[in-house]
Amino acid sequence: MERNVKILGAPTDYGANRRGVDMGPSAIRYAGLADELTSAGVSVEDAGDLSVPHHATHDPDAGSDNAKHLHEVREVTTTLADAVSTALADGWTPLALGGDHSIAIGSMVGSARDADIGVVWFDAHGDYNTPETSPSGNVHGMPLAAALGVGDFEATDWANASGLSAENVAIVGLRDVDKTEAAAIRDSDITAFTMSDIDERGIVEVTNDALDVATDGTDGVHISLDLDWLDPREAPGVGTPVRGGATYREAHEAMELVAESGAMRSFELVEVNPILDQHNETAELATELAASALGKRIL
Ligand code: 5AB
Ligand code: MN
Ligand code: MN
Ligand code: MN
Repeated sequence: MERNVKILGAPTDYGANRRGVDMGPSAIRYAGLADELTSAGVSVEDAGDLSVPHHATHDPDAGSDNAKHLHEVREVTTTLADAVSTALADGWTPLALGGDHSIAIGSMVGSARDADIGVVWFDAHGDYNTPETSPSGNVHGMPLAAALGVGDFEATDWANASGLSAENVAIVGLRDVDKTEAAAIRDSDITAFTMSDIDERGIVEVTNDALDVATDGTDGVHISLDLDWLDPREAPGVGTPVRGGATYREAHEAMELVAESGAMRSFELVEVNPILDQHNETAELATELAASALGKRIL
């Protein structure tokens, strides 16, 4: 399938607990994203970075301890949602570069504006907290709940992804979930695969099951890749590393299965933190995995 990929940088860290992920788009570009994707056989246009409110000028009273910087998150995600839906309407596959994982709200809202979508969420974390349940108040732990309109997010129009429902959401790689968050995931219609599922059944079966969930009755799938899905040995440059993650080969295999499915509608790479990285290796890994997800083959 012929693919044209539009890169949309979202250099924000308003949803995270530590500074630095706002430099993710630069690091990923510097690691050679455009060349990697070209070698995957897709044509690429880099739309540059979206404008993000500056830390020095943002309103410190906007948001609350329960949902920090929510006004800034709203501003960035709304801009991204518009960019994603415009790119899709023009025939592009949007690839958002985070930035922290709060940007996924924008990706999903934009991707689901004119279509029914599914989501495969590769992450150590559930990202299904709400302002009421979050232990940190960091919105990067809430994007799935936001897009699905759960809890406090039910009343927000900007955060709800209209064409997305929980039955079409699959999380892959869970190993660090908060107590109330875990209960909420169990009570929801989300399908969640832990690292133990991957240990027991293998990455191929688990990824294919996740893709089945996300493609069932939908027009396409949003692929959200939080680099902390990988083991910190492979991806040290992330804000919330958790031991026991996906290996290098498992991650490539999963992305190759994404490519084979042909179902990708929109895509994002998030949580790369160059300040915590070693020689930009996490950003390089992100570019490699993006190429695999977009069809790069060895032979
Ligand atoms: B990430 C935690 N569950 O809500 C919270 O990196 C961590 O986008 C969230 O997956 C990690 O603060 C968010 C403790
Ligand atoms: Mn995440
Ligand atoms: Mn995570
Ligand atoms: Mn993180």
